[in-house]
Amino acid sequence: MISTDKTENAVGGFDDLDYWIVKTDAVGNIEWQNTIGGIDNEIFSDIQLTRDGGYILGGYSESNISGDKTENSKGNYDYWVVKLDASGSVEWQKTIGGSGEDRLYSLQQTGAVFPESAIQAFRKTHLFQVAQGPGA
Ligand SMILES: [Ca+2]
Ligand SMILES: [Ca+2]
Repeated sequence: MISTDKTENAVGGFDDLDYWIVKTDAVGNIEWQNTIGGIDNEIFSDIQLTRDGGYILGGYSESNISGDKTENSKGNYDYWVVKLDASGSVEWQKTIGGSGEDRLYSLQQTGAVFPESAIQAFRKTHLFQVAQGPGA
């Protein structure tokens, strides 16, 4: 519920759990926050920075379409993955699960971890070291 630092109500009412994402600056001042969820419980597990400057959130949800949730439950809890942009707005989301209880505990962006400029710099360094190898 709205109180002290929290600026949005729980999506499903007083006893309802949601993801609550709070972005602070380097000294802990709140820059933005977003309460994200459906009418039933969302259990937040993990957040990662993404290469576009945004965030990927992982957890699990039992909500059908309601609040921020745009896909129905597949049965019991499902993985609920939510992509935020750099200012905390939802860009896309995905509900993944079977009929049983599916709990997501961690997630990770795949593909190249570093920007192309860093990869190019690494390649140059690597080639340089090869050139300085035995017999050079
Ligand atoms: Ca909820
Ligand atoms: Ca499920």
